[in-house]
Amino acid sequence: MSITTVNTTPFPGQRPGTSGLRKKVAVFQQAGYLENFVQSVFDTLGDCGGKTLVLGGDGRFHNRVAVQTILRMAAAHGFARVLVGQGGILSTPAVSCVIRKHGALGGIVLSASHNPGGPDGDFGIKYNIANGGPAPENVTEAIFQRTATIAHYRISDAADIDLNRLGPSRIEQTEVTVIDPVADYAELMERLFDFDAIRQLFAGGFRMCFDGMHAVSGPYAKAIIEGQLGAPAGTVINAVPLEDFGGHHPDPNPVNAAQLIEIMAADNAPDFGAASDGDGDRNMILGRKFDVTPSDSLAVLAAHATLAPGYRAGLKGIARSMPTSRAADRVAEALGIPCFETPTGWKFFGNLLDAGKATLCGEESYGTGSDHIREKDGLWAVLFWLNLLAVTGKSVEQLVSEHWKRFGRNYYSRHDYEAVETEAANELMASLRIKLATLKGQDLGHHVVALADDFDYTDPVDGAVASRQGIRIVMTNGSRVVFRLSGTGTEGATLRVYLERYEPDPAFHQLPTQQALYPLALIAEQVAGIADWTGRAHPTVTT
Ligand code: G16
Repeated sequence: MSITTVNTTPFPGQRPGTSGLRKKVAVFQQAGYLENFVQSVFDTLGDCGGKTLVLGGDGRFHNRVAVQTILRMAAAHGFARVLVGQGGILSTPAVSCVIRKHGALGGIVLSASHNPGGPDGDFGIKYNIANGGPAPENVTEAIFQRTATIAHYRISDAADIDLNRLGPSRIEQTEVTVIDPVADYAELMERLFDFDAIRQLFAGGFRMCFDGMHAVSGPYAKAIIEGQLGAPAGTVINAVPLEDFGGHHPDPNPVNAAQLIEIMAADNAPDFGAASDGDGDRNMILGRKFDVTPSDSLAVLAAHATLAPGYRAGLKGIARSMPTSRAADRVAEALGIPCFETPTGWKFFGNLLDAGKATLCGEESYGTGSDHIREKDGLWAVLFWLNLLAVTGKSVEQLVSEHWKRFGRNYYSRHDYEAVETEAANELMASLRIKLATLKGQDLGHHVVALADDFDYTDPVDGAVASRQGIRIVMTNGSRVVFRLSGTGTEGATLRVYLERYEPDPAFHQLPTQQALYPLALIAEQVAGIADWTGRAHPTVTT
């Protein structure tokens, strides 16, 4: 075994987006592409002697190759120890959990999350810091700056590690331990939730369907829901992680989890349905013939949090991303705790959680989590719901309808225009920005504009400023239209239009969502000229 220094030249565009560097697999397969990025991460970290690194991914195509490369580079950089998931697999929440539990310096997550996989799909890499959360912007920016000047990387020529065999081995002076991907995570879940009550629920005939979407959370759900909680075999479907996710889009929303939606819409539907995404950090919650929006899910969990053992002491605060509906704000107000509004990106929650300012966090993009780790956590949300269902004896629909009755309903939908020409998308946003100053006070047809701005965020903990994080047009009646360009796509640009209408009156709580939001969709078109700029009369995905 020996360590070689390899000369290299920078690749353009290695700037991490909303959640790490995501590109087509073919881009990552170029000689030196992954190596340059990983060396830039290690250079940013400095001396790693005596330190532990956690490594794993969602099992998508290229995962195993990338894991072996990173192990050889970590050894060349002098890490004392690397903990790697068996088979190269670790869900994103499990990486966060393992970093925290084992006092690691940080971890590398290989995932493009909900983006499709396979040789023609996407790949991604993300660095998480010692608190278990995604690196904040000052770190990702330093990594990017390094990628622009990199001249060489260091790598060991050691043979591949057997990723299937649990236990320690060695590359150079680094101990590489292959760990059970589920064990540490499962132990944490058992401390947070009332597993006895959930076991009794299943023993009483309660039926559930969890869709693993052939992605990373299948093994976790099998071990916990079927194994520890006693749900019947077959409760978890599409449970085996596949390199191409079975050709599907591992994105748990009503469009991509069509099989689960169909199961939950049948007359003999199970009591509860749930799905998670490629890397296990997102979740979708369904009742029988009933969808729960991610924004409502956050609000319902917050309102009932003390029913779960891990949250008995109550919540310190709630945080949500700006485009997420304001349902959680009403719960925070009722509980007398703060509600923080952050830019899109889980990394913005890290400081609030570390400082003890927030306990629960959530995003409209099917992400929910808490201070138990520093990532959003799909299975955690599902277990939280199971805990509530078991303890209250109510159905999903009952819990949500009662919530609306008490707090009012925030109708909510996101309209995505995918793979739009980047220049056109940028111009649409630029022209909207120019209009902002003139919108306030305008009557847009039953809606008068109370606020129109481009969202700026100042982190209340470290004062870091993130500007131009999305255009908000807020009406005097509390309804909103928000425009943003996605930071996770790999093809052209994706325009996201978020529509929200607040309806306090229970007499109007049963409208079809798109109908309830139609006037706001018209306003979005009128203000932004979406069809003209994008050439699209309709969104590609509506969730
Ligand atoms: C990532 C981020 C989330 C964000 C989502 C969508 O999720 O971690 O915070 O809400 O992307 O971001 P965008 O609207 O910029 O595409 P994931 O699950 O893809 O890692």
